Amino acid sequence: MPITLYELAAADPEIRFSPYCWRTRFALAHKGLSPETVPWRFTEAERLAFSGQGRVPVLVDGETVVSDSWQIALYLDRAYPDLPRLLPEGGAAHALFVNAWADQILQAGIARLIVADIWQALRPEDQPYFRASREKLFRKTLEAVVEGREERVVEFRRSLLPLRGVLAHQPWLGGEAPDYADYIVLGSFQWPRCISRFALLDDSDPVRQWRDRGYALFDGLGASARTV
Ligand SMILES: N[C@@H](CCC(=O)N[C@@H](CS)C(=O)NCC(=O)O)C(=O)O
Repeated sequence: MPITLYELAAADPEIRFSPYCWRTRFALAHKGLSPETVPWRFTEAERLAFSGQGRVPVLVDGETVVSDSWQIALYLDRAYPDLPRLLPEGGAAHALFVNAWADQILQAGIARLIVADIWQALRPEDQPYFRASREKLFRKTLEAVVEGREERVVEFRRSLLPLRGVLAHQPWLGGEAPDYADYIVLGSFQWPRCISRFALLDDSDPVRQWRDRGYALFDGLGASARTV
């Protein structure tokens, strides 16, 4: 039975831009599994009722339904122990730190640079929900959030120093080969790449070079994604 993955889509259903869904897409590819993907929009929480919550990614594998990208990664290693591991035996604790850093620091920094671009790319019927929920979160308009981004991006790039530091020692966050830690952060960068034209990374940045190597994996899974 095929694996089904519910993914966040823009107005163009081929634009899949959720950082969390990308983590799962890379994770499945690492395992050599190709899911059937189903586009899902912000105002369709009821379509996910079967999963007991309202966010994507949601993975359906036979009788098993798993939501939350981290839980999905753990599930895939548990359910498919003979396929290449996503998290090294005993190494999940370190990747959990990377997960929390990506969710709370890296993606918060990216959101402050591109959140208005997301609104632009949504279907008109999804825009009011997105604007209202995000403006409540930021306590200002989406346009005010991204104001001054050409200057502020310098500070964002500086915040990637720990990532640059690790990549100076090893080609991947996973060491000699990519693992789920790489897919977490690649997912974070795939989000702005798919939904915004804002240049987040400098061409000469080693983070950019690692990112592009990551997008070339699995026959260019990341590189070939539809973008705005
Ligand atoms: N911790 C969850 C976060 C999932 C999440 O927040 N997904 C977003 C899409 S990027 C979502 O479904 N948002 C629905 C909403 O904002 O209403 C994970 O790692 O999967």
